[in-house]
Amino acid sequence: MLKIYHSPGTRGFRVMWVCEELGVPYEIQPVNFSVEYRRTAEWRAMHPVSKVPVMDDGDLRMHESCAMIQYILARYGNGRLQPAEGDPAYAHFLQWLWFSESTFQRPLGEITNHRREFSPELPAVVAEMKARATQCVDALDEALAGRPYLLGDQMTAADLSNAYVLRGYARNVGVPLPANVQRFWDRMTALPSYARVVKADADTGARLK
Ligand SMILES: N[C@@H](CCC(=O)N[C@@H](CS)C(=O)NCC(=O)O)C(=O)O
Repeated sequence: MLKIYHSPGTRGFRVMWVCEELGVPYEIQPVNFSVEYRRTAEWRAMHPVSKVPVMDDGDLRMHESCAMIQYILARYGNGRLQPAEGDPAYAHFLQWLWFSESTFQRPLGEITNHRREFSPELPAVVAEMKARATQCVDALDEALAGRPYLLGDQMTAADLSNAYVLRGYARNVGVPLPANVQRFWDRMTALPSYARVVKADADTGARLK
């Protein structure tokens, strides 16, 4: 069974959501997210730069949440949550999947990192990161015009992964979402798999107390 080393609210959420949507069994190993713990030799042996998540599949160990998603789809997806690999839509699927991490998540993660390292925070830095994240929300809004999901009528893991980042956007930026993104958010959070992963995430937090 897949084992996901996860701290509540962090990027393991998107991996768990894909598992929930596919019905792929997984167990969660809660990870203490404190800098002190993540910098221990124990955790550095698990993750090369002391972050979360980490995932095991038997003897295989991975870091990088979107790479985990691609692996899970290829190994256990049976063609679900992604277009067929030879289809040109597959290129767009990869693009939006990686957009979620490399472009959209990045400024939001930097707000968290900045606030942890700088007290008081530098407002101009935070404002710049918020503006970068909002540019990504606007890009999603354009891509979702007239279509329920990023690739059209088929929901893919790219939708799940970007919807996960919208949680962080709401928390860190908190401005109203543009109309297409709001509809998308409502659609994605109405999925039963979303309620299950929210619960799994909260249970992880409870186990760390
Ligand atoms: N690209 C990596 C990013 C991992 C990452 O930055 N994880 C955050 C939590 S969501 C973290 O561990 N941050 C702590 C830090 O950067 O010090 C992935 O997608 O797995």
